[in-house]
Amino acid sequence: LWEKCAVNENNDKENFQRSFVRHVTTTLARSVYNIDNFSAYQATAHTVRDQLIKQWNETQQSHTEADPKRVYYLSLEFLLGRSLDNALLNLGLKENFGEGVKDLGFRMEDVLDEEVDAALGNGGLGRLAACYMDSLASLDYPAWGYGLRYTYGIFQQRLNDGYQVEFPDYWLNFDNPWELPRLDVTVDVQFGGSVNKYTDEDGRVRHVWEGNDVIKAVAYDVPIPGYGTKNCINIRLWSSKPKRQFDLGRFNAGEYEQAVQEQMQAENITAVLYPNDNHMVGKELRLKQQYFWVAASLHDIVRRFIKTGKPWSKFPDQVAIQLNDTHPTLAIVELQRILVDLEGLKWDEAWDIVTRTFAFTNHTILPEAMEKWPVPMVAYLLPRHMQIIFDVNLFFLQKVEKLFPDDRDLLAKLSIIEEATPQFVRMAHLAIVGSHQVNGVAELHSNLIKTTIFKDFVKFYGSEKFTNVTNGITPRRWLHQANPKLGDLITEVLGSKNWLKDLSSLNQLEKFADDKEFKKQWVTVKRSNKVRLAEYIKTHTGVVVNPNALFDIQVKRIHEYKRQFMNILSVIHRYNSLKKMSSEERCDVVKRVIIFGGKAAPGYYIAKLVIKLINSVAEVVNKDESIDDTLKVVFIPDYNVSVAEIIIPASDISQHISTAGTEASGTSNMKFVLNGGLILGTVDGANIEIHEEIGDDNIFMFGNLADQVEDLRHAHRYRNVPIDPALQEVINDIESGHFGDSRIFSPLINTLTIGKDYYLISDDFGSYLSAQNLVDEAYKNQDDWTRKSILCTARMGKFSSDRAIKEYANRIWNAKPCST
Ligand code: DL6
Repeated sequence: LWEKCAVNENNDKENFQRSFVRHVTTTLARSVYNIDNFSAYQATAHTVRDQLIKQWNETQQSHTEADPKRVYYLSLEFLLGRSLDNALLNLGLKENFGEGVKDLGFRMEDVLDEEVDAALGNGGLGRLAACYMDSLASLDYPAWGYGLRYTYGIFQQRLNDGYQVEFPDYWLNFDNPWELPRLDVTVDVQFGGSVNKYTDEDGRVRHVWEGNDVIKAVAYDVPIPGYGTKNCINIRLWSSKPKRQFDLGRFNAGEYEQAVQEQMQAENITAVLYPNDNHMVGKELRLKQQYFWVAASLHDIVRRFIKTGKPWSKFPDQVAIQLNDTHPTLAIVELQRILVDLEGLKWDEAWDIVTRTFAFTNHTILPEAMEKWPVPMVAYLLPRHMQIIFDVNLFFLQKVEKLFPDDRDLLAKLSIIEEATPQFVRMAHLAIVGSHQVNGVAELHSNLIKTTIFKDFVKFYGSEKFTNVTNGITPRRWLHQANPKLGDLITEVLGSKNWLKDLSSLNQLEKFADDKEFKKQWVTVKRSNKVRLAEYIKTHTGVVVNPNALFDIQVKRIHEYKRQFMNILSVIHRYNSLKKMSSEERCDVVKRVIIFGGKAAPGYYIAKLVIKLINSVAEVVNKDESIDDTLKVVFIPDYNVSVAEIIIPASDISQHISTAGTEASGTSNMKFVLNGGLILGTVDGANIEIHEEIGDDNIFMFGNLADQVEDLRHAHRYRNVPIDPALQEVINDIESGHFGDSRIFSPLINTLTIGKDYYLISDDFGSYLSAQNLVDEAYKNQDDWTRKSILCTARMGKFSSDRAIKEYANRIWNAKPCST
């Protein structure tokens, strides 16, 4: 009967329409005569969701039967963006459903545009997690993501008088069809309280932690469909709920506010994503988020393992847990606690299991991003964990001492505990000690961690523990979905969609780099993407830009190390040069539209001033008719994943200009180049490997190298290094009030003059301007530019997240695909 009832409707147009109408009338309780684009989106999304759930169920069932080694990706951020288009493409439904929607009187573009972004992340780290989930699903890995279901994602950015203003991102305002609430899957997570000791029947001293505050974690599952496979994996996001809704005693006593206080405090835990990128915030609530999340996730992972009936010694053969940066490091301690305190394993046996289970990815070497928690805070919230951390540290340092008997200095440097007042727990140290592999995210970065922040660990462990997995991006979202016209052109000329599963096959495009007809089509696609972006810019900023101009784009979080400041300073330099030219001279100039986008952390004063400066410069430049439309400056507000999908395909050049050694990898650099945009970049992060792949002729690199940075900083600190003269002119111009009240910008200018120019803008300014000139020259030869653009796309095979995931699976997780 069960099988008979499980009718498998095919996904043709008519069935889609039947389902659409059913969802309009039943799920949405609307009349078919009264539906707008948003309802059409909801009905389409629910129809796709039905399909997703089927595949998801089948996948979970087949994994339960096969019981393969599972991969668990613990990430505090998943920046998924929109889901409908991605699901339609991955499930192969776009054509039939598109026609079905059209016949019902809607345009698919409008329907897709109704979806709000799931923006549960800050930037690169969270988006990487999303790309990795897409690849894990597409490559048939039995994988799970674990994260938090924040009620508020990354804030919405608006501009007021050129300043960033933050608004809450209440993304769950309407029903979210992309999650399955699993109200039956809950975990009690405790905090605080005390630890009691007892002696068990074997005479061993055992510990029991009795928390004094218990919060319920409720699971919400987000299905992630693979492309061209039935595999549909799961991201489990936890939401915090009170253990009891109401304090009845207080309610009956008339203390209504206090009666719900407990509930409000519990829900606070997953209320909001911390909006900092590459910056640690030491708030107690953040630590609570971290433990709440890892405790619930580990409970779930362990429960799944226990159900198989296998012995604990098999745990690392069945479970690989990847720590996405140090945020989930408490999971190491939690697993040790479960094994020793709850399951009764001996310490060493447990620790062996733990260290064979975990691997850790480092995503930054910036000192301000290194997580460390005050010991008193950890001890108060998680008393048993603090004891375990001290023990882990003791046993670790004993081993260090054995190998380096007289090196007390080394012990202090390696210690998980920083000796200060108060003491701190260094999370990166704990993550290294508790993992079997540590990886950086691009070659340069992985080398730098071995020679800088973790060099003392290399002394102890040897360098084999440290490895590199260069980041990657999913070609499904970042070409197929974001740039459908280019995707179709590539599919047509290569004769199949195989490139979506094997990005290296794009190299067959090389032979068309000199094909006149193909180049014409390539240019047509780029131009239509530029027109699309120009329309978006007009709608969202009011600025009219010329799609024939060179589109020069820098979109990413606003950060001093990413040097948007240097970019806008060079824009002022360009503007001043243009003003000095005669109109005949200006006729020869390549017209540029310089586009910025990105959010600054709400408390990051200098970054917010950079946004203000960009907008002040834009205000002056865009109004100035004397420069004959040769320059426009735009700041696109509220940069997010779906805006990126419009911006990236439209670039001629994009800028990735961090101070050498500061950007661990970058992933937008990969997205731009994959879409045939050239890059202007420093010798940093993945720019270096992109350069290696695409060749000298197709990239503009400049600036000092990572190994020069220390000396340059030293010189700024101790000598009076003169400022680059071109830069000085620009500073003078700002100080003259040309871009509004110069006092506003003093703190920003001071970072260059009295602040020792930590990010070396002055040192790189000259070579930056020269590289900009090379870009202009190259763009004048449109035919050759197109050739470069094609070669860029053709040579980006390496940067697929599929390649990265296979590296993790083979070299770190020892996990195999398991098809459904
Ligand atoms: O690995 C993903 C991404 C890199 O591409 C960026 O270069 C890097 O800045 C970013 N790192 C972080 C670190 N945050 N923390 N913690 O976001 O990771």
